[in-house]
Amino acid sequence: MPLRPLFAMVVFAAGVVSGIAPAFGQLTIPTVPIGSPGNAPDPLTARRYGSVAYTYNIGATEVTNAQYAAFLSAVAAADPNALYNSAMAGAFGGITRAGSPGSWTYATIPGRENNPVNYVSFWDATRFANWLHNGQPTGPQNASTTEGGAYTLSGGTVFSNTVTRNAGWLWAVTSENEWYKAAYCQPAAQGGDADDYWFYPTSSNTFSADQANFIGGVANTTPAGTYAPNFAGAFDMGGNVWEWNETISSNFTRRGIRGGSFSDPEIYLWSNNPLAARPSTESEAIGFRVSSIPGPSAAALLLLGAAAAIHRRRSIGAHSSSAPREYNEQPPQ
Ligand SMILES: [Ca+2]
Ligand SMILES: [Ca+2]
Ligand SMILES: [Ca+2]
Repeated sequence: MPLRPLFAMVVFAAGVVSGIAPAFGQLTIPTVPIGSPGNAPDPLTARRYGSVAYTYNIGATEVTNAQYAAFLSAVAAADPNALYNSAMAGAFGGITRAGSPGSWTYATIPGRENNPVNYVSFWDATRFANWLHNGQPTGPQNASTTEGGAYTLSGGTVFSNTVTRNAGWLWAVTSENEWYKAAYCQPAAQGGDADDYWFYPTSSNTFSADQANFIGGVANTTPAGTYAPNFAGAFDMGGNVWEWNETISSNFTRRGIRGGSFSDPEIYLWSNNPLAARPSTESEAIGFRVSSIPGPSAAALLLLGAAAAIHRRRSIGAHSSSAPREYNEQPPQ
């Protein structure tokens, strides 16, 4: 069953967005806290995934159409980086665009506000995170809105797919370990599996069809709150849409995705089944989730930035030579 208080928060955010036009308020991104810094990684994955050195928050839901539409309204009157994809107005999407270049306006499709945004590349996701990091500014896409902040998207680092999270980040696209820990970790002492990790992101070692939106369901995305949250309080970590993560693989040609989608079978909910896709991929089946640093002070930020940098080096070093299975860009059946 959906958690009503959280769902109410999501609806509130959508209400803010529908008020759009001249000035909408700060968007609220509901998050859940992930504690136990320095936890052990999951033995099932040869201790490769699940350890995070710092305390963080993770989006309670996949980034929604309402949240992404607010972002577009703020920074995409002109859209030189193609943050909008016209497929978002289609049957699997949830955002329409009107007007002309330089004065584009955006709206959510009624009833789709709390469905996950899709047709977003890894780069769209990093720009959304930058926008949150920068305090949700309004204006053209530049270093102080979308191109700088948590990620510096200049100097060829997008083309080379070498962009990593900057120290001092406040919001980011989830790292694979941040995502994995929120999806699968439940300490045994808190009622979890004996090794602190479940096999499914539904806080279970078995799976039933009523636990997530995967293939065989409604064959489309579903609103946040349709399925029960997991132990962390996060919705749809299994299914609905795949979620980008920062992991670079396959000789710098791919980024990680996790959790499967409404058009994929149950095996993609497995903890030991990471995939990767070209970062420019824009699919009805791929969205993303953000993470943030809780209540940062300047001093704490410095420490966290250092921890994040260490974490990033370990993470990239561990994964850069790997070749996770390839995302197959097929339309849903
Ligand atoms: Ca795009
Ligand atoms: Ca286990
Ligand atoms: Ca998902």
